[in-house]
Amino acid sequence: MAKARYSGLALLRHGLVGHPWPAAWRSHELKPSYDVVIVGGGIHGLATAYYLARNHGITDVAVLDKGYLGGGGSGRNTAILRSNYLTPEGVRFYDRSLELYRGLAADLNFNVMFSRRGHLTLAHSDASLRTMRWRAEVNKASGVDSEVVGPDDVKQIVPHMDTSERVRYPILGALYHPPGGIVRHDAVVWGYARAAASRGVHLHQDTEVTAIGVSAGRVTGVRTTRGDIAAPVVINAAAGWATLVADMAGVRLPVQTFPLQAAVTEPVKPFLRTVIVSGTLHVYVSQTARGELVFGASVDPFASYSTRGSLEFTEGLAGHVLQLMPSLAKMRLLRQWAGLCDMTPDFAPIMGPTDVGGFLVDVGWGTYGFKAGPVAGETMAESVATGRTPQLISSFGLERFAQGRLLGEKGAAAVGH
Ligand code: PYC
Repeated sequence: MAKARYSGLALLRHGLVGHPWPAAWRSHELKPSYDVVIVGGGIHGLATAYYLARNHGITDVAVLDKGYLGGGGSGRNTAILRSNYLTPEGVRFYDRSLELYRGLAADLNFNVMFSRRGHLTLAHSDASLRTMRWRAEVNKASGVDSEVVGPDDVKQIVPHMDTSERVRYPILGALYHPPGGIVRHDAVVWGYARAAASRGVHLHQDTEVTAIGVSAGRVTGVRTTRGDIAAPVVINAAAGWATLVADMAGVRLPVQTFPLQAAVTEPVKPFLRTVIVSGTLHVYVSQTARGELVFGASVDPFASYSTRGSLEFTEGLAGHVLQLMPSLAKMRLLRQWAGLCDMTPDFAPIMGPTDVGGFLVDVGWGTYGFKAGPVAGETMAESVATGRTPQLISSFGLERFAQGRLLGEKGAAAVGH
């Protein structure tokens, strides 16, 4: 399907002529077979489909989602981008993602509203200041711009921040990461979906996978609520539901699913350019281009598939935010929601082949999944096309848990989980 090119001129032409824009992608009948089936129509599944088509010419691809595209974690995250991780493997990986994000609007011909804002992770104790120094050194060694700054610098970067010593948890310093920022998460989903569909990928919404066929140790296809599909390659990109999908293929994953809650305020005039994170206060905040403040916290303290918000979350959040920026006391929350996080023991993802031939996983993203979408798609596509695991994800294999080679990315979590 040829896609309309989005441009200022096209906008003017459509405005003058009044024709509706063509649909960004269209629905298809389910084919009885595809070369590749991707389970999960979020950023990871869609990006994988896009790079399979764009980088490797593999277009006989179906993306299946039990709901609507981007209705899971891709539409529920707080859209923060950064590459200031703790392990060299993590830093390199997320930095490639940030690089892809920077060029994504031009690549997809879709305005994803990437906004470089700078990212501050506050330290309220000597121990967290030490971790920030460690992260800054690991970041710099990989060419990633991060440095530890003091409370006066924090005040200069965010004048609304209470950097006094009167508060319960005074700010002792922060890890400042200028390349960090935000992006419009729905636009990323729609941009990848549209670009993948225009290259021949079939996007099937409301199509739930109910079983995965395996014969002689190889995947043979999937059963869905709309019919069976034969496929030599099936990729599990189901995020919060990853273990349920893997179970269908007889693959056990060291993953537990926890809800992560978030909330957004009414819009106000722009006053907060930087993304702010406080691990001690379990909160992160950024201001969107529309002026709303977007907040998130730690994952809920129990495993569950619930995507409902709770009053405990809102109460805790409000107290913690006001400790950082007391001048927000009069702001009103508009909405709250939850997404699902597929947490691994080492806070690093699980990517690549499994013991079932042709059944690959792109799971275990925990609270980092949105940031990784582009690079996960790029590397998963390369894995499928070449049959080899790219260097960038070679440490993220499922076998590391049996071999005791865990990665230890927990120290880079935005907040304590
Ligand atoms: O790791 O920066 C992060 C993050 C923010 C929200 C969820 N995770």
